[in-house]
Amino acid sequence: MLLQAVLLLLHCLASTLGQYELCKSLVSTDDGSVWEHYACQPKAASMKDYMRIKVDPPGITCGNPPEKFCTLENPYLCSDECDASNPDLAHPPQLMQDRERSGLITYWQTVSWSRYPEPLLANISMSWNKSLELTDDIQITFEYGRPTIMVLEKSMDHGRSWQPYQYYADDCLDAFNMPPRRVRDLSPANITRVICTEQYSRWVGSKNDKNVKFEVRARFAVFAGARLQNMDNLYTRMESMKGLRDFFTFTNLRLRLLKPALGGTYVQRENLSKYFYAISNIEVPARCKCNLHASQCLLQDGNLQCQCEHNTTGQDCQRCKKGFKAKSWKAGSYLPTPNGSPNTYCECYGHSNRCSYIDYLNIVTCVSCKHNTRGQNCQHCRLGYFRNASAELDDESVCIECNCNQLGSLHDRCNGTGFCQCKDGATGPKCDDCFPGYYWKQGCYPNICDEEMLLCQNGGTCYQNQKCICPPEYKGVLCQQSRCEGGKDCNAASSSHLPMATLLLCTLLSHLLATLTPH
Ligand SMILES: *[C@@H]1O[C@H](CO)[C@@H](O)[C@H](O)[C@H]1NC(C)=O
Ligand SMILES: *[C@@H]1O[C@H](CO)[C@@H](O)[C@H](O)[C@H]1NC(C)=O
Ligand SMILES: *[C@@H]1O[C@H](CO)[C@@H](O)[C@H](O)[C@H]1NC(C)=O
Ligand SMILES: *[C@@H]1O[C@H](CO)[C@@H](O)[C@H](O)[C@H]1NC(C)=O
Ligand SMILES: *[C@@H]1O[C@H](CO)[C@@H](O)[C@H](O)[C@H]1NC(C)=O
Ligand SMILES: *[C@@H]1O[C@H](CO)[C@@H](O)[C@H](O)[C@H]1NC(C)=O
Ligand SMILES: *[C@@H]1O[C@H](CO)[C@@H](O)[C@H](O)[C@H]1NC(C)=O
Ligand SMILES: [Ca+2]
Repeated sequence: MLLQAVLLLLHCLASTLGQYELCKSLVSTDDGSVWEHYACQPKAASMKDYMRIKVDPPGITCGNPPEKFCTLENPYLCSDECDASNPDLAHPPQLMQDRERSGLITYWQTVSWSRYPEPLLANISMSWNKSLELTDDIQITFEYGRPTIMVLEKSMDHGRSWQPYQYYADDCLDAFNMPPRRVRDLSPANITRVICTEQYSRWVGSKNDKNVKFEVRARFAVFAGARLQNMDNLYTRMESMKGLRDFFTFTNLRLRLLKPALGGTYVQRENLSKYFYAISNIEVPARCKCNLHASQCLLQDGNLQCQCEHNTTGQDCQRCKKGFKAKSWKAGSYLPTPNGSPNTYCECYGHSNRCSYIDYLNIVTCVSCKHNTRGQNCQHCRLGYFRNASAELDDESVCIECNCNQLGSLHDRCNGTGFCQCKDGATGPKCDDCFPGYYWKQGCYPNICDEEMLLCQNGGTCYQNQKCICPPEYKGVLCQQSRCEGGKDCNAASSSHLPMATLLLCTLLSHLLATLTPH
């Protein structure tokens, strides 16, 4: 009774929790309770807590030697001092990811642009040693003005290769030779386009607009609606649209700061202490990428690690567990909605590399099944083939040709054990044999003569059950008829040596045969 209640509760939980939060649940069926498996993913988290941060070049962080800074709003206000050796006045990189107690803003700060006109460049590299998927906007907070020019880059392979993610400039054409765009100008077809935006670089003369964003929410909204109310549609696109899921995936981010805020159009050479970068926070809302095989992602030995289910393993659940190697690994799928599919039994059994989502049926189906298979999961044999009982479903020789004898069978198809459907008189698994009483000649035909019932008469011999070969004086199917009947061509010898009784029998038989032999 208690168990039943627990099961019911679990089932209720499965249906009321957010999407894809459970990897499996016990459901009761007529055969008792069984585990049902679903696609699952960890909750979104604030990934700044786990990021390793590194700034370049060495010596870019202020305070060594100590330096005084002015502000853009008021160049006469130069009270801000940076001193790396004094914890109260130091601005080290970790202040970009700390949890600030309310009211106390802490920030990383660079040296000032004292070497103008040489550019003031800085790189901030963020690494997680883990594939992550963005779930909301990346937000970088600049305390003393947002940079005039910067680039956000990402890597999906732990920093081996990098690609631009978004360009930011007060003048995109001038800085990057790109037309300025906003995410809201993007259509579903070009949502993964890398754009240059002027939205976050213009000097607005106030410290209120401190944030630079990489817009994730607005991109989701293109598919899910303004309030992200239709997430099913987004997840459907994630599966079907090439490159969409990868667009939000990364292991590393890099911010290349190329020109600080100016507070106006020109750099004032006489006072360069007001030009620098200062970042108080980098917010990276994301979730561990676990290929839809884990609902938890935990810190283990200093690294994030998916807690893999569905008999998968690896940092991203990207492999089959030991002992489950026979099945090829596959990522889970958001489809069909709402629970997705864990794909543990390799969806197409290795007979197809491609799946397609059929919208109106809400199913995922394999495309172009090979090895003579067919079906939603390439789990059946094509017509004209049958299942090889000694082969696994993912074996290339899982389907064997029926090989029905074309003449003996009704069609090319066979049943599950390879038996063909035979025409009348034919038999054998492939219909290449005849039943007793039939002979084979491009198919099975009823015997004309044989050694038992249909004996050839008058010394005739039965040729392959197909016909009697009669002596010259006789004719008829069973040589039962004398050629001299009716008087013509008759020679006395032949008629005289037939006894009366035989003649009578012949006549009788021929009557009998006339009713028996098919035409
Ligand atoms: C910048 O200008 C302010 C006000 O004129 C002055 O107090 C400060 O010393 C100047 N800084 C430098 C580095 O020249
Ligand atoms: C920032 O990283 C890029 C790419 O590796 C490199 O070309 C550039 O020199 C770096 N800039 C700084 C200031 O270290
Ligand atoms: C990155 O993660 C992998 C897998 O958890 C681990 O083996 C490796 O040591 C980690 N690398 C670093 C630099 O922490
Ligand atoms: C994206 O597509 C829309 C509509 O087709 C078009 O108006 C817009 O200019 C495109 N944006 C980019 C960056 O190509
Ligand atoms: C994982 O393996 C166990 C043990 O063989 C099995 O009972 C379970 O059903 C498997 N789970 C999935 C999702 O395949
Ligand atoms: C059936 O499968 C087994 C195991 O893969 C294979 O050795 C055998 O050749 C297959 N039979 C046919 C007729 O293909
Ligand atoms: C296929 O047909 C044969 C002959 O009728 C029969 O013995 C066999 O059980 C059938 N197999 C299946 C799977 O229906
Ligand atoms: Ca901070």
